[in-house]
Amino acid sequence: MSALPSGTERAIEGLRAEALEHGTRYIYDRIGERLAPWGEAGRARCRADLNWHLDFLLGAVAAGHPGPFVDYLSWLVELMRNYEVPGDSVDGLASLLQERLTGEQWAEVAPILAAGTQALIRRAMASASSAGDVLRTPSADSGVGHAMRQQLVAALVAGDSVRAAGIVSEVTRESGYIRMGERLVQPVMSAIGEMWQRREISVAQEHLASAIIHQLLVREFVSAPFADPVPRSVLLACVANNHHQLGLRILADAFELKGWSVQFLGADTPTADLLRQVENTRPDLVALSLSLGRQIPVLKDVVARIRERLGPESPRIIAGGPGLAGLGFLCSRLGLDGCYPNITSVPEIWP
Ligand code: B12
Repeated sequence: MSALPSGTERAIEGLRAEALEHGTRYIYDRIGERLAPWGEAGRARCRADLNWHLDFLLGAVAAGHPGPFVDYLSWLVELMRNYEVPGDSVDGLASLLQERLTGEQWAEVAPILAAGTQALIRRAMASASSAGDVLRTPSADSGVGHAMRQQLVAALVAGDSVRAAGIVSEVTRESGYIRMGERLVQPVMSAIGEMWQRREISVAQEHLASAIIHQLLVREFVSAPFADPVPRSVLLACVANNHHQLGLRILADAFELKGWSVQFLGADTPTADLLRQVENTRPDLVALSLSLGRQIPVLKDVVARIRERLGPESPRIIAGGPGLAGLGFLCSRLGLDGCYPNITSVPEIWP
């Protein structure tokens, strides 16, 4: 697999500046009147949003599947509804790309844009989801009760770290550290995210919730039972531009509890430094996390470059995180050895 972006990706990248101008004009020609209350800031916001559209479109092109673009637009349309920003379409981008890409490149991109348009229509007609739905997701079920999750959400939203500590400790006592992270923290933080998305809580409350959870994880981790050391090593990193490190931190802790030697590089790791660290330290396993589909090209690039540099001595490379949710089937297309939705599905952790 090549580490380089494909011709189509490069062509879209080359059209970026023009696409932002064209797309913004296209939207203002159609619904400019409804956007008037935002003044000049509205145009800047429009360009910024189109920039994101292109990033996620590139994520889908790199994956060879519309999934990352469709998921993003479904999320975006709900966010815009909550912010009472008038409807969106990808028609402006599509018209420019159709005109400027070669026939072969357009054949690659057109089905992705068409799937995105379908998603926008579907989502615009669907009713908004609620945080309660997230707390009930099947992956979150078993072991930890729905009521417990609701109580933790309430404590975090209120910034009540003492009450949150009591709940986290109780679940850890009953289910162990790893299951607590996966079945309590993951769905609860997902619900916090949905509440932010629906403007029910502020960014400050979301930040506070993350900070409290971070502290409580440290507290539970240090008193969890550690296995004897084993001669296995793992390097964990969030790919460049992924600032969501909580989930990967729990995975790192899970490896440490199993006796592995762990290097946790944390959030937003620059690709060149990540590669150097893998090359210099030769871990048995590399675990990468991504939070948004727009990070797929970076993930693909990192994986290809590790394999290019280390050849048959490459470590096993796995990935996960919200940016790959529901897209596990892309695993081999991205050059990965494994793609997992959560921690207990990683065979090294839960054989
Ligand atoms: C906290 C948070 C943040 C914090 C992160 C703080 C930190 N120190 O980690 C900050 C403020 C930085 C942040 C920023 C942003 N965020 Co945010 N964030 C969240 C939130 C609420 C919780 C994330 C979390 O900690 N979850 C708890 C952990 C335990 O769960 P997890 O990450 O899913 O990890 C589990 C699994 O995925 C898995 N896993 C994770 N990595 C890996 C790796 C491997 C190898 C394996 C096997 C498994 C695995 O294991 C974990 C445990 O089971 C989520 C909501 C959500 N649904 O997750 C939004 C969310 C991910 N964020 C979102 C957005 C939009 C953003 C911003 C763009 C906001 C903005 N406008 O700036 C930025 C982007 C920053 C960036 N470039 O990365 C959206 C993404 C929407 C989308 N579909 O694209 C979400 C879904 C919120 C929402 N509902 O709208 N965010």
